[in-house]
Amino acid sequence: METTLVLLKPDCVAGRKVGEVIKRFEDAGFQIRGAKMFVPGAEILKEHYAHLLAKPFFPDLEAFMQSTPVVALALASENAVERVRTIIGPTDSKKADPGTVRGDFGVDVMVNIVHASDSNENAAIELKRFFAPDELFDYAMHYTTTARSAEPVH
Ligand code: IDP
Ligand code: MG
Repeated sequence: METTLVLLKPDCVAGRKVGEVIKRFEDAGFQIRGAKMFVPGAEILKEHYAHLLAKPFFPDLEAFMQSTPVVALALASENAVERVRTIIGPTDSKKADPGTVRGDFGVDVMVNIVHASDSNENAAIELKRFFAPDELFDYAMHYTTTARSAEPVH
């Protein structure tokens, strides 16, 4: 099993697509090992987008990423890194096929609904960046209940 890091970006949150995008991952069999909402600070964005710091669009990217809270997800499955990248499609939403998350909901190359780790090495780094150890859960995908009554609880 692998775990990968997904961020639901401000266009996803503001566009009310959080449920739809999470549904796609759940329907594809991913386990949610962690979930949280926050506005990413300047320092964390500089780290997270270090490979883009020198680009002229970096200030716009930072402003975009701070324009609403984002939702971070830790998603687990076999081959999670590669499977999530396939489900979301390529960076440029306009080049993403229909049926992919970015193809269906993204606007352009910056405004593209989701971030996802691109390698296992980066997934490990990014999970640490956005989740404390006690915010990541290992659990079986079944539940128990000790309730005995079939009557609804009022
Ligand atoms: P990825 O998100 O598909 O891994 P990266 O190249 O790592 O793509 O870029 C990170 C994010 O930076 C993209 O998802 C997008 O929001 C933004 N970005 C990347 N390239 C451009 C660009 O050429 N113009 C504007 N924004 C970009
Ligand atoms: Mg990337």
